[in-house]
Amino acid sequence: MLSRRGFIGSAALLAGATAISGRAQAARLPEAPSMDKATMQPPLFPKSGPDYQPVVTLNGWTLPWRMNDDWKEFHLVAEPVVREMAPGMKAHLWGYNGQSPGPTIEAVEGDKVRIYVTNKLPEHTTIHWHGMLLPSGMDGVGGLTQPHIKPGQTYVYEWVMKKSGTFMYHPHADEMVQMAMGMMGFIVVHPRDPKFMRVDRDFVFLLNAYLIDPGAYVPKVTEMTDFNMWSWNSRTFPGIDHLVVRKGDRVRVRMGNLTMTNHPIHMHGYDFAVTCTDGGWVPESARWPETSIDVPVGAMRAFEFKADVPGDWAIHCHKSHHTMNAMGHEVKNFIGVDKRDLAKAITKLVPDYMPMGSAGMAEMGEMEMPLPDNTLPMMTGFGQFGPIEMGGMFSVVKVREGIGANDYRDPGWYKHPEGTVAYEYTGEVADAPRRATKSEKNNKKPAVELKVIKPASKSGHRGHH
Ligand SMILES: [Cu+2]
Repeated sequence: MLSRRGFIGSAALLAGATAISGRAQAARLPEAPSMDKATMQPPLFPKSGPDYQPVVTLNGWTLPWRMNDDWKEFHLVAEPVVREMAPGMKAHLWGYNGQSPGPTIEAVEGDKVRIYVTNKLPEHTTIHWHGMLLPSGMDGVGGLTQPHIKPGQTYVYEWVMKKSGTFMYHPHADEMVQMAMGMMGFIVVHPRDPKFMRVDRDFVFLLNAYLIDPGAYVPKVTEMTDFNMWSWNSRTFPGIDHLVVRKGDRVRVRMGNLTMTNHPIHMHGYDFAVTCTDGGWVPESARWPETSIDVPVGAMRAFEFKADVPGDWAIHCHKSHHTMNAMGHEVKNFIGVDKRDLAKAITKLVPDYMPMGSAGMAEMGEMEMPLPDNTLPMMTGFGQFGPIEMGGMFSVVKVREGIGANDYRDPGWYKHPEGTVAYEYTGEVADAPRRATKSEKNNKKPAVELKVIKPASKSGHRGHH
């Protein structure tokens, strides 16, 4: 193919190159590495500059950088990506450098950073550096602080990392679409003093949400409330990495919320305190103990604990609909209804009726329901004692003795010391003492009111909110 460049002489080419040369253009673009895996990559330890404990990104990775004089240079490429949200389900999202979310950017307080952003999307974009203190013109608000980055263009952002802390990046251009498609990433700025707020393990993830109909691959971007995929770093349980921790380690977990609702993140087995927000470090005198941390919309929270109790500790959003995957059909509540006789009667009225959940919905955790391709079961995942009956925003903090420093490999399920697991009572149960109800006293059967609800609409409740 003949390019325009083919027609102009080398002298003209040189003149052209000179005309566009500026601070950044003089240097060759830094490499833009791409990631093809959705599993946690080892942390990137600093090779020069102040020492710090690097973060690990759940189901993610840290963007390598290069030094150019005293500038730390990164290259982000905004592009369509295919993200495996959990084994058996892939989503066609937009992200950065091969994945959604994009790679985590790590720097040190005082660093001069230069971030190249190349747009390979079909529409314009920008990147806003959430929580960052920087010159107004580097803030990344399309139309307000800069022209939009058109498809094919590369823009350069330059600033000095004024303070350490927990930040994120996302577009400030066609946000409804671009954030609903998965465009976001984490930024961690480490303190210049390696001893300040030092921890042994530092986990990061973003809370995000999608509406992807069963069998579909692309999120519906106009949805405001009724999402059905509640994810951490665009992964849902059982696809979310475990947080592997060595006994005795001081641990930090940093979360940012780019969904449209709050998420009370609850961790079992410990109490802890928020030590950092996107506004900065929380002074010790201002902290209080919690076991759930509510992460508001558009905010970041980091909490810390000393991992002194080994075990498999659940960590999850406490909104129970957020620990489930997509439901593609109407689900009615049949709790308390004995469906054995009822099912026959209903099947006459409703041929496609499937009796489900007469004793709760737990049976769905084991049941192999017929599902469309590329659709995750609503509740799934197995532990050493059986089905965990979860989906969505759920993972496990695995605190173990005897693993190496910075070893994040899955140690398997916790081996509970003898006598420390809840156990079945095997004594006499037939005549367990129980107070009689009024109807039982009168020797009548308890009254149960039955209502048959015909699943008329196929387009009913799709998700959880
Ligand atoms: Cu939630």
